Amino acid sequence: MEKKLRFNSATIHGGQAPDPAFGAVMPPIYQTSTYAQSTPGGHKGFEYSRTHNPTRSALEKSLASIENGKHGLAFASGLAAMDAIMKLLQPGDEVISTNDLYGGSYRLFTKIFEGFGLKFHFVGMNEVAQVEAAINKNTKLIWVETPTNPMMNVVDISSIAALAKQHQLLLAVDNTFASPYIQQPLNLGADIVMHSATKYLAGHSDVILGAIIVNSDDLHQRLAFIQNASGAVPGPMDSFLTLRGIKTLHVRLQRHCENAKVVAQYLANHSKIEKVYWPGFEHHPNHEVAKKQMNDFGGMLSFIPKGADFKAAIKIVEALQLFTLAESLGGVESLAGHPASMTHASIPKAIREESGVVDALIRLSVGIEDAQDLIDDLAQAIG
Ligand code: P1T
Repeated sequence: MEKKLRFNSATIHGGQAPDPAFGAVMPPIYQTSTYAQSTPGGHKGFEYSRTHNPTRSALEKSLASIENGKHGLAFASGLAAMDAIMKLLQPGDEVISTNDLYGGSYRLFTKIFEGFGLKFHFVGMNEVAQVEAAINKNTKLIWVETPTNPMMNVVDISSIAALAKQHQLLLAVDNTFASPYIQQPLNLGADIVMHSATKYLAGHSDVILGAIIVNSDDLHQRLAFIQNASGAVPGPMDSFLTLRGIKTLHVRLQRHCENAKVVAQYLANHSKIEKVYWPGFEHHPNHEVAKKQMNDFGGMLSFIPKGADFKAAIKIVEALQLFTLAESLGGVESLAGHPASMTHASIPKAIREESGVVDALIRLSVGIEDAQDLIDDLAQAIG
């Protein structure tokens, strides 16, 4: 029985051992599509790289280890991982999802899976009662994103998990914004954890990759079947880069959280800023839940400049020099985004504004540079 590692060791060693061939300390990049067989079916556990690849297998073990789960599965992107989870369902099944979530997730649900007969209910999840009210006999899955992208709402995973158990529903949590350094949804009662590993897990803005982690053998078997049958798998090079990223997850996240706190406080005290969304503030509506389920408050925040409209927000993000104006988040470098025209443009304006994604909203992924340089950049851009 392998000794259970603490988180800061699991990121480096979890599910990994020197490669049996030559003792390579890092799992080699097995850049191969297929494997020699001595007789049909006579192979060493690997027959075709859509099904299994040793570099991907090493990553999948690492993913399971850092989320304290039994099984990990890697996909070609975060959305490919979500696509696989939705394929657990059948036409007529219904899903209850957070109403504030990544625009691409909303697009996958409404533009792809509604066409295959699934029905989605988007609800605010501040109160468990709001979720319970949306449950009916066809409900099969609750989809939680927390903290939410980009409004930084925090959903109480344990309470939703209790509700899901009571009604025999699956609970899936998109843990992209927090990362397992900050919260481990399986420990809080979730059935499925999903990541855009493109973000904090890989951590260097050089990979697109998705992850699923589960405890149930049955769920693992069904998702592994979908992974192979649908085929949205990552290649060995991207699996390797993600493995390498995970090794420094805990050190990077510590600095992301420290810097985000400094930036959040700077913006909150700025006379030209109207509102800052960051769960570390005591006045954040979900601060108590955040303190309960998160080890820290993460590297993401959003804000609204005073009196700003679409144009004024664009002017600020264009003026930033150290923050790069770009989609994505979770890399070592700081990024700024304008959700209404970028990451959340696929959500109809009326619907996105209902959850607070107004034209003036700016989102920051606070990197691990010197915090003072980040403040200086914001100061000159805000003016
Ligand atoms: O980009 P991809 O690896 O497919 O992951 C999709 C995804 C899923 N869930 C969350 C919470 C996400 O933030 C994302 C991707 N998000 C961005 C690209 C972004 O800039 O918000």
